Amino acid sequence: MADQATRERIDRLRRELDDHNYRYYVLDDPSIPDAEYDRLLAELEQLEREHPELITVDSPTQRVGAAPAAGFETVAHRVPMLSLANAFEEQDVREFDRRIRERLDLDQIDYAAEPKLDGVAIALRYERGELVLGATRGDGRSGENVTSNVRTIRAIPLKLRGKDWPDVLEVRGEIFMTRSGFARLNQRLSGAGEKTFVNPRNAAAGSLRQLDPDITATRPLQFYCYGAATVEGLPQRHSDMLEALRELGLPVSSQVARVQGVDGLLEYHRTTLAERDGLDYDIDGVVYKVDDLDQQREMGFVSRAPRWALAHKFPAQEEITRLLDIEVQVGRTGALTPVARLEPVFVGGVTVTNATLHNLDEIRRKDVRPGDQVVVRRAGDVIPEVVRSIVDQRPADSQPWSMPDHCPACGSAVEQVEGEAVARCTGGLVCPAQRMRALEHFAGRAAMDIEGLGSRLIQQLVERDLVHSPADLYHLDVPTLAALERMAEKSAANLVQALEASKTPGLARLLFALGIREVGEVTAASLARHFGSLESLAGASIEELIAVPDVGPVVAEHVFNFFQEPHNREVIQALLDAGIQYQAEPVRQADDLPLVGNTYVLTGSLERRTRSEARSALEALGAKVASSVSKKTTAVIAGSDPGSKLDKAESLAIPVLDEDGLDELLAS
Ligand code: I6G
Repeated sequence: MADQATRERIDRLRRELDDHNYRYYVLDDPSIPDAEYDRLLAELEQLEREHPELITVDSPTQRVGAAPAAGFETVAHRVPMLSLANAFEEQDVREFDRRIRERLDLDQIDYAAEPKLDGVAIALRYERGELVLGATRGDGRSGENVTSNVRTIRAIPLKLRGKDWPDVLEVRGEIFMTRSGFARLNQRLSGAGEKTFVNPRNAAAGSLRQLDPDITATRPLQFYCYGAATVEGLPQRHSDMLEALRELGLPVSSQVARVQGVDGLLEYHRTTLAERDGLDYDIDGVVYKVDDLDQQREMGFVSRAPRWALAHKFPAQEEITRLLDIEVQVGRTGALTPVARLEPVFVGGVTVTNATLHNLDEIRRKDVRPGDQVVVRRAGDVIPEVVRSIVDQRPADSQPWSMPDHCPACGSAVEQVEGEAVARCTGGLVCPAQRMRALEHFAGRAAMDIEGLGSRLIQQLVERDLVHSPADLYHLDVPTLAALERMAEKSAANLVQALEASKTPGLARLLFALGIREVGEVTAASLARHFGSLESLAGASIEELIAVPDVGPVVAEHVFNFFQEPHNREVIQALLDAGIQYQAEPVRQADDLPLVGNTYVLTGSLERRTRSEARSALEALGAKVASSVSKKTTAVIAGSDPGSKLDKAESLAIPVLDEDGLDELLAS
């Protein structure tokens, strides 16, 4: 049994170590050298070894030691992790500010601005002040549980400071690696003959996703917090909230600033850009947020991004390389896209060998020719782009490039419709490239969801003439599949089973899978709901199609033409003959939709869908979705952290539904 003095010493060491961490990571103001910190930690470790009954999960010694994992489990985010809209030009920022001023009916907006770190997004949950979960963004709805690894990062407190924390606090931030830490790590890895990382971002991501937390613990990872998903008990201004999070022991960038109006935003962008090269970490832009949280709620979300925030990117890094050739790729609908083949060049942190050139107009406008020296940019740090040619270094015999007259995949004529930038192969499904793309689309997740039918396999099936149309897929047998490259008996049998399992899709999925031009998932769902069966959709006139919510004249024409084409009708018949039995939808004309005449208002964050998904789903059932509550509102649908709309609903005695209530509505 430990005596009182030992207990007190252990307590004191823990408090001191936590304080030093706080000073080091949060205040950026260490008061002792690293060696002294290490000495205190060693003393605590020794005492805990002698008195293991006194070890607590939040002791500074407990950052390492978890067993290696076999994989990361998936965790659902209670509040989705959104993405940010991007701006590259000043004009985009002016538009952003104008939209907000107009919507909020204010002359000037207060914003919080901060650098956008180039790292890995992370969600951290604290319950009763203790770190209980660290999860990656994943697809925004669910991510990977990396708690054991997150616990090894000293910048992340295992326990919040003070006593004044909310019962549950979920914060969001970025795990990153400093440039100096990255250089040291790479030196160490190459010294040990191990593979090095290409940039600090990859190093941070790779280190966070180590299955063995002891390895993560050796990596110089840092963390900055940029927001909270749950704001209960926190100040109602974003900048004050960050300050409160800092006081709870969470590191927040010292470059967060409160600025006024669009001029303040642009000035912040200019000064941060000027400071960029002097920082010890990579930033790829700055982020602006409406500072007042009530105003944020009022602005809401569009798609997966908040309307009240904007990432203003810095100019992407550019490099010069040689354009070896321009090749043409054939898409699902025959669209031909010229692609630049480049001498490999390292730009924006990755090696680039291909870049899209979009279309012939773009090539002419940029006057890009094979053999040219070109400036390559990773725009928005994602899609590599050829910016321009260096014309004065051009070889004397250089020739402008032109679109081929015949499709490189099937030899059919290429046509360019007047007024359209896109050239198309006229080969239809005779063209193996179009067939491949169409089959990839057909098999995709949101379409027939045929597990195990990937691009490589489709390529073999098309090249060996085993599959011409989607219906042929359903006649494949195990011996045929097992004879293909990289296929064994077992995977062949699994694929046949997956094909069998895909035979009963909903009508909407089947429609989407058919790949009708301009018919995405939402339009396919509207068409399915409106017509109920393939037969009645196939017989619809353009006028009848335009009557469907979400369908305009262009889409209507594509749908109409699709069903007029005898080949398409044959493919559909062949699918039905092969055993496809789609699940028909109950027919609903626009004015017979179940929620016609009802008006809903959405507020707060929903767990199972974004607000805009909820809006689309309600509208597809005939409801109106309004942005403010009035006596005409049928009901308010409130997620977590609802805004003032909920108070208004209560004062007007308007019914309030939670997400379960919304589920019931949508099932009607
Ligand atoms: O990905 C992000 C980086 C930085 C963010 C972000 C941020 O603020 C400084 N803020 C939000 C609201 C989101 N993503 C969704």
